[in-house]
Amino acid sequence: MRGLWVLLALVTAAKAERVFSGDHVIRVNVQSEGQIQLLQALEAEQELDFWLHPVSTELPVDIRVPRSSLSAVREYLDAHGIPFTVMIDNLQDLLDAEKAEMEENEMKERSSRNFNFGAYHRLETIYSWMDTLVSQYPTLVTKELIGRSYENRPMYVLKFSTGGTKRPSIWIDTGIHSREWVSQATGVWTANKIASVYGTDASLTSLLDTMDIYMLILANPDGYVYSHTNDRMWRKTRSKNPSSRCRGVDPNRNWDAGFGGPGASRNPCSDSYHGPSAHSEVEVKNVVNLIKSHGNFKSFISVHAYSQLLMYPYGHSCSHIPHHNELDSLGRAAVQKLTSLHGTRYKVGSICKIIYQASGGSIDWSYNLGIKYSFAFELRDTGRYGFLLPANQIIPTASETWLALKHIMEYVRDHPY
Ligand code: BHK
Ligand code: ZN
Repeated sequence: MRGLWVLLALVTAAKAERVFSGDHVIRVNVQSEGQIQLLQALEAEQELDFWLHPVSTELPVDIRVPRSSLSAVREYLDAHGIPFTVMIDNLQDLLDAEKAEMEENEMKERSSRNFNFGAYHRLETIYSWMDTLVSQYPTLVTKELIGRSYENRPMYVLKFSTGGTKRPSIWIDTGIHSREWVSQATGVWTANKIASVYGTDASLTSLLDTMDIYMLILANPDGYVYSHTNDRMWRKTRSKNPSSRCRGVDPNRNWDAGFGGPGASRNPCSDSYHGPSAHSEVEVKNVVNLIKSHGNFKSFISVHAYSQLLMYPYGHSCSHIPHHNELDSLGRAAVQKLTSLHGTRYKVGSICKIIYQASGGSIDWSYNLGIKYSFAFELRDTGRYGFLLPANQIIPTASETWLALKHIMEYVRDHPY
């Protein structure tokens, strides 16, 4: 009997959700190269969760500091004369509010049988909403299984097509990093938008008369579920690493483009662990297989959060790509549209220039494959809430992003290659 209780306690402990009571998110507005190096040393020696990494004096450094490390981190920063501000003073408060809001919304959705695009949802809810969308727009939208995740969850793409076979196509993925929830939520809103304006929006209608759009809304399903049930801050896949107790690979370091180079970690416990080999993650492999077997993608867009950036290749190298000027001006024009809606400001540039060198990223791979119009978005915000963007910003975020996406898609339609 006693053994049973112990077992039960262990099982409960294993399932318990991670808490972040008293955790701070602090921001350092980096002043000098020296400060960057000191922060890099801090990142290397302590197991802190850097939401924004120390790389340049252009961008702030955001660090989630567990309550147990607060005094040590404060001493370190004070000792080196590095000022910081507290962006979030108790992360758990935000998580509790987010969860309460989600649960309240789930009750409302159950009684009204309506899907609220301004709310965060669990994987099952998003998957069943996909079926609703397909049944609402059966001649435009299909749901295709592209494979299964490490934990055997189905991975679905929504395909928007008015006919033809392997027409020139646009790829949009959201949620490759599971904790960036506004990304998946923007994916859901965008899919609904595409379906609902087809036939009324002349431009999108003409686009879909000659091209297809593919959307992978839950690019990292296992991570997404884990970020709901166990650890809201989970970023990676959930695969087991044979040599380590730490799980998961960074799916945006796992692509065959400078794989294993600078800006990726060989430590399985790191949030930017590149994995044992390129495309080791089945979630990545499923996308690679679809893109390659299709063979006619003209644009590949990957949506992350946060920082408000629109980026193009490369990340694995800091040299200019052949289409640097074209992608830069296209990016700037797209961002101008985005800003026109709510005044949200974005920066535009190559990954390496604008954030940091990062190898094994998806858009480097797609670009090298010949998909010229490869872009990555970092959605809202600039760090007030970071990964915990309140749900009341989902629709404003998705609506403004739509203007940029539409601009890119129209440009791709009008510039066949
Ligand atoms: C985005 C796209 C390609 C390469 C790097 C990035 C930055 C992204 C990352 O992979 O480290 C930052 C991030 O997750 C926050 O969305
Ligand atoms: Zn990301």
